[in-house]
Amino acid sequence: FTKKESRLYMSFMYVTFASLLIGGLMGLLQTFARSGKFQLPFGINYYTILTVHGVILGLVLTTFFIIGFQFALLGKTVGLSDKQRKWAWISFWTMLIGTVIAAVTILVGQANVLYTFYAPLRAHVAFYIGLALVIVGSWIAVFTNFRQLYVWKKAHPGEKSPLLAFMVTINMAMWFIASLGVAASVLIQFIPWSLGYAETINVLLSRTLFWYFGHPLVYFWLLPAYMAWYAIIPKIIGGKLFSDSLARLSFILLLMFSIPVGFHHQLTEPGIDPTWKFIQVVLTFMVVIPTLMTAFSIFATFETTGRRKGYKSLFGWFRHLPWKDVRFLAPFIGMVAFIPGGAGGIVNASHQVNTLIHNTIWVTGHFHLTVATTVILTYFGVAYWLVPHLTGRRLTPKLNKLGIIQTIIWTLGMTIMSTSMHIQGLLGGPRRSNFSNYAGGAQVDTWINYQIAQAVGGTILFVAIILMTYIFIQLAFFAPRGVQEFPIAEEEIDAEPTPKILENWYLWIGITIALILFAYTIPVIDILKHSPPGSIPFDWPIGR
Ligand code: HAS
Repeated sequence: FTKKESRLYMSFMYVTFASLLIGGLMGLLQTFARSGKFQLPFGINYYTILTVHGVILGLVLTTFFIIGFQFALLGKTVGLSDKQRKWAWISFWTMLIGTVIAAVTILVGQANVLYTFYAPLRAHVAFYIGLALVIVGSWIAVFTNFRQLYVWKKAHPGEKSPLLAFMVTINMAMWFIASLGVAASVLIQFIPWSLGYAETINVLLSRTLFWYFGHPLVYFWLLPAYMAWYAIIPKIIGGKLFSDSLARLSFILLLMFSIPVGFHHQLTEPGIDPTWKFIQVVLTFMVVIPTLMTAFSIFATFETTGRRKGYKSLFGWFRHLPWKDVRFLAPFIGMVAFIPGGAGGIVNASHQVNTLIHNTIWVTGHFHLTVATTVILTYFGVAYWLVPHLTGRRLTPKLNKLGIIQTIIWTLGMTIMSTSMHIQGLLGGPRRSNFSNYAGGAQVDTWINYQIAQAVGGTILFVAIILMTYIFIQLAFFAPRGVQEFPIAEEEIDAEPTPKILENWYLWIGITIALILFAYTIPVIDILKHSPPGSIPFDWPIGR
């Protein structure tokens, strides 16, 4: 990369790791407050902390990391022109200004609306304007990325696009289609309502538009981790990409089945016909297929690589994986965490069982395994080589060792925290609620030990966050100068050629849109026709 390019990609990384520190601190306060052993100081509202935690980690950290990482992937595989770099900067600043506006609004207590921010919770208009800017900024990145691939295609007629460029394009196509829903809700519903121009707001519509966006959002987080698993980890372990076609097919399936499934977050919601809930649950189960394909492909890579190196016994190839290389270990633990995380997702999506866990802290346990372990540990695994690559430094053996310690502490903290969340959820413990004895109900007594365990897990996690911040600062500013590899795996030499149809964008985006129209048209007409706009007045108090 040129210096100018590296500076661009690093700017996204600075925001990512600053967010980790701020958001992580809020998480720690959260677990303390819920344990009942600690009162938030200065009369700070529990929901202010919860909103900062969710928005900064769930929306800001992820979006900045993903867009920065994806720009770097495209810069490496298809190139970034000077003009495209300028657009990338415009995208960065628009997103950053939006983030600052939204964050300040939350911090001054004017937007205690949680990271899911649907009605009836109401925030100050500045919060929605901040969000709108973040979305617009991300769209600038979307179209810059599309342009990068387009320019490369023009210069390489008839060639298949580099795998990572293809994957980035899928993720950005999914993000764009999904974020149209939340943008519509912010512009048409929330901004007029929070300004007092609209007297009421249709609550069900706002929740439906949010979840139309909210589920693909979690795959927007996951797909960059899959990019690393498919195309980067094989190189780190000294192997090759198992199958280019399989990787592309799984990304296409994820594009098609990630969006028309938002109702699995609304299974307990009145006002949506159960038939449509059932259809979206079926589509949800379809999304498991590309994930299982991914698991198969990764393990096939591990085994093929080990066998080629001559490790013979049944599990010899497994024993000799590079366990002491943090660039491998951190993402690997992420993969393992996805087994219980994904199994929990299947529980959530099963309509009847959802009744048991919905709105309990089980759900919080689920997403601390999926996003906060699987996804984040993979992002860390990427940062260990990407940051020094960009700053012209090296991941030294000492920093690698610290990284391994960091990974172990994170895993320990998250295991304690998310296990106790899952159990407490099954005992009926609610999510999103400060400490309370609920007027002394007998069931409540069964929760407290799990809440204390969460505070212990949260404290361990915070130690891991401090350590990660230290490693990041070292890699960015102080590690010895040198060359750090940007690992991209090559395809097997005898690989079958990738079928051209896999790059037929009209076809795949066409099917995606058809599925969305099928899954959403009639329910949305129903919502508009039958459910009267919620009688939520425009002077409804802000937050809780
Ligand atoms: Fe989820 C709620 C269903 C995956 C994140 N989810 C959430 C929320 C978040 C979230 C943030 O149906 C909370 C939203 C809120 O605030 O209200 N989720 C699913 C399903 C999947 C799923 C079916 N979720 C994710 C991922 C997330 C994420 C990924 C973030 C990145 N989720 C739900 C539902 C709800 C929900 C309901 C709403 C609950 C409610 O009532 O509110 C699936 O994608 C999961 C498929 C995955 C698998 C696992 C396959 C295993 C693999 C491991 C490979 C391992 C290897 C190594 C190779 C079936 C791929 C093995 C090594 C060895 C040594 C063995």
